[in-house]
Amino acid sequence: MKVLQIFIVGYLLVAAVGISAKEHTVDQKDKQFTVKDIVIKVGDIVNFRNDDPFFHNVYSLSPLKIFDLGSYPKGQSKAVTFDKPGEVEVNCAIHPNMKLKIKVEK
Ligand SMILES: [Cu+2]
Repeated sequence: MKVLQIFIVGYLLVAAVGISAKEHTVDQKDKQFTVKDIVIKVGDIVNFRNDDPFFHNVYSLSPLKIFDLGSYPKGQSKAVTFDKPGEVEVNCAIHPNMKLKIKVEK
C-alpha cells in the first residue's frame, strides 16, 4: 500500500511540472519578430526561430535575463528559459528595428 502511495505522489509531481513549463515559438520573419509582445509564465521556454534567408542575432540586455544567442541562419532555432518574473526586451544585433517584449508572470 505504501509503495502505491509513493507511486501516486511521484506521478502527481511529474504531472504538475509537465503542466507548468510551456514552450513558445517566436519566429524572425521579414526582419521582424512575428509577435511584438508575448506573455509567458515563469519556467516557460521561448524558441527563437529564424525564418529569414539571412542571419539574425537575438539577444537581451534586460537585467532580468541577459543572453546572446549569436547569429544563426534560416531554419535554426535557439531556446531560452525564463526563470524569474518581470519584463525582458529582446533585440537583434544585426537589425536594430527588431524588438520583442516578453512579460514573464508568476
Ligand atoms: Cu535580425
